[in-house]
Amino acid sequence: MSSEAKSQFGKVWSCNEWDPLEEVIVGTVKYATVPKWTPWLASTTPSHAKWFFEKYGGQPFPEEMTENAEVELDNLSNVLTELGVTVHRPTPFDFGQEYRTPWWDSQGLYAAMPRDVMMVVGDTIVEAPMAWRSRYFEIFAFRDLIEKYFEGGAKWLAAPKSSMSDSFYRRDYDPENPTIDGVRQFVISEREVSFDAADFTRVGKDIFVQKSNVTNTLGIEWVRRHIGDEYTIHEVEFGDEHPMHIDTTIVPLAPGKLMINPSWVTRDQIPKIFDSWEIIEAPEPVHPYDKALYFSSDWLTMNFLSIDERRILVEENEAPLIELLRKHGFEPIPIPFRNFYPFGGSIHCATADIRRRGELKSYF
Ligand code: ABU
Repeated sequence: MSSEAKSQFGKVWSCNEWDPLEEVIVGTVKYATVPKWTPWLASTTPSHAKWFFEKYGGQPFPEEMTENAEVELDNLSNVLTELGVTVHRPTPFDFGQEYRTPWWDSQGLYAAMPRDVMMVVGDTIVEAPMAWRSRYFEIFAFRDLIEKYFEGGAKWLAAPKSSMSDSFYRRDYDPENPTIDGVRQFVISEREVSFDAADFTRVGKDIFVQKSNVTNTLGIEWVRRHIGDEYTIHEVEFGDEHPMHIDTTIVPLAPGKLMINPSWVTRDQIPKIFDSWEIIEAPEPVHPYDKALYFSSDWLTMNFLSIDERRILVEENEAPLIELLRKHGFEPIPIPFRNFYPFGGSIHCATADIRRRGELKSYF
């Protein structure tokens, strides 16, 4: 590698969601393949979307969808570059290829959501094991980037993957009755370590995580033991009955400011540690729930990306959110991202911070 190419890969360092962003990975929907309908998909996917998986499962996403979403991802990359942020993109492979393990076979999904498969905690890249068979090999689309960061001095932890065999999933899980006797049930068992990185959100030395249909207690414990004594991992639980990824539930905006999803988070569910923080309730989403949201809730409204403590990249149609952020002193930067929504996320999901300028400290 030339020294010029090498220098495009900076130091890995990110401790929270708002320090000034200097380097980031932006996903791609190239070669994205629609997964077949499975119990783990049913655990979080809106039931109104089942037709989409029954019609297209095993095939590439419709061309118009991928083309329009990729235009928005390219635009996001350009906007970030204009803002002075170094952008890297993954190397997608043919996610339609069938692959086989000793227990099952599957196709892949996409490399659209770097936030799900990896997170940076301080100077360490943590690879998530994932919980869907279609995502088993997804990290390999990001490995050439991770290897360059490793060459540059980053620490690199890869969590053990579960077998994703039938016994890893709970056959008795019923998405229509996800809470039994007041206890939330999940489609994954506790037999093996499991988590997606997007179930964690970083606030300096304190990291918040929820159990979900992809993240279990063993997965949380694995992160707790490996990430180092400087960090405290706080397990939180809110009212989303089909949780998968915390970044539409609570979003730390800046020191002392937390955005919550008012339909899933009640004030008494917010951990006491946030007592001195200003709590800002997200406004209702603009996007209709029943339209083209195949993998997610409609709260992608909150799935934005902070450039720093003031500037936030937001989806341009989310007018009530834009107004609210302005009212609270933020400077929202609207960009088009609606065509990416059907893939299951918005701007936060489509990115993974590599470097934010700042120090590791406590905000409480
Ligand atoms: N992957 C983020 C989507 C979470 C949600 O369905 O709200």
